[in-house]
Amino acid sequence: MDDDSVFYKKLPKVELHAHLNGSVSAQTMEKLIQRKPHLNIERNMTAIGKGQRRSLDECFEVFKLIHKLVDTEEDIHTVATDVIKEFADDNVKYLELRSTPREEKGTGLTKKSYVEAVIKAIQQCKYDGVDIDVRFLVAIDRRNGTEVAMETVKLAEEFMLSSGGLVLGIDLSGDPKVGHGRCLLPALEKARNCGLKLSLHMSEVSSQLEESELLLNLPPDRIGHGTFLHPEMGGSQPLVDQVVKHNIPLEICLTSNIKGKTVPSYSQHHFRYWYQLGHPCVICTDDKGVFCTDLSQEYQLAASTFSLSPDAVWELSERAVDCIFAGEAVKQQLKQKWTEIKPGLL
Ligand code: 6MZ
Repeated sequence: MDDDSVFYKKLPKVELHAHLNGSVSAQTMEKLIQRKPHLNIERNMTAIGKGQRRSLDECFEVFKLIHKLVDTEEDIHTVATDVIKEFADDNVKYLELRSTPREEKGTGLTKKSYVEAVIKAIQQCKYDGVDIDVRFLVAIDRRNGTEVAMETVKLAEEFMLSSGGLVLGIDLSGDPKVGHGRCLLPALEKARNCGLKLSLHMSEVSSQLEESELLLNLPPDRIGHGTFLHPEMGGSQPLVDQVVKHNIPLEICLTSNIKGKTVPSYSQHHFRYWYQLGHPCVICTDDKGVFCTDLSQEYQLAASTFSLSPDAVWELSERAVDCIFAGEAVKQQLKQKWTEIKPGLL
């Protein structure tokens, strides 16, 4: 590893946009493939390697394949444990994982046991002393419509009350070309009203302008991607004004947007626009397994593409602490950690 990469690796980091099943590493994928040889799935079918790009539609086909490999409580526990340890190895000190609860009739997996398996993995890692604070966001897959969204919010609420602060909010994700946020508004309002935080994928593709206007009225606590919100990308100034007025942080996923072809090149990434505005932006991985990246690489990419100095990179990682969903006490603990680490790094 060169000196430059060491800096990014050692940098303490916060990861706020990581889909569990998109984050499965090559090593874990090998374990899963061995558990289910009859599926005839090979590792290269579940990851998009260096220099490769696929359409977003093709990315969603990859998730379907991974879901076939991860369909028991044991699988969920394995992937959650491995993903948490990998983020910790990458010096991520605080992680908000998100995942869509699924039921699988064939294996007896229920949505409730799905969430329980993730929570058990988080608790086990904590017990084992893995140096990372992990929280969970329950994901709504937009293609499943109103009723399922409502059920998901109910489930999240139950776990928010019973998990000792591990379940903090809701993620709205899934194929942006399928379904409409309009149908999901009642569920999202219910979530907000019961105290769940909202991180919503918004304007990941260009056809979502009207939906973004609707969702911004909630308003969400964080925005996933937000690629097409600003006027230069076909969005609008009123949308930008609203994001700025409510100070809603953007979760930025560089490699994901390039490999999924929603952004033509790194230098044209919307990070530039929002960063220059001084708006809170958090560098994230999205799907580190599928897109073959890690958070250190994403920081390094942001720095090299947008000419950020080490001080600016440090500030970016430190400011991410302000955007977490956990409360003030956790933020203070993390800030303390950053203060202790800084003299050895800069
Ligand atoms: C929107 C995405 C996504 O929930 O099974 N997901 N949704 N845009 C993206 N950009 C690339 N990447 C992942 O993890 C996989 C699921 O996360 C969402 C999709 O719903 C996908 O099926 P979980 O852990």
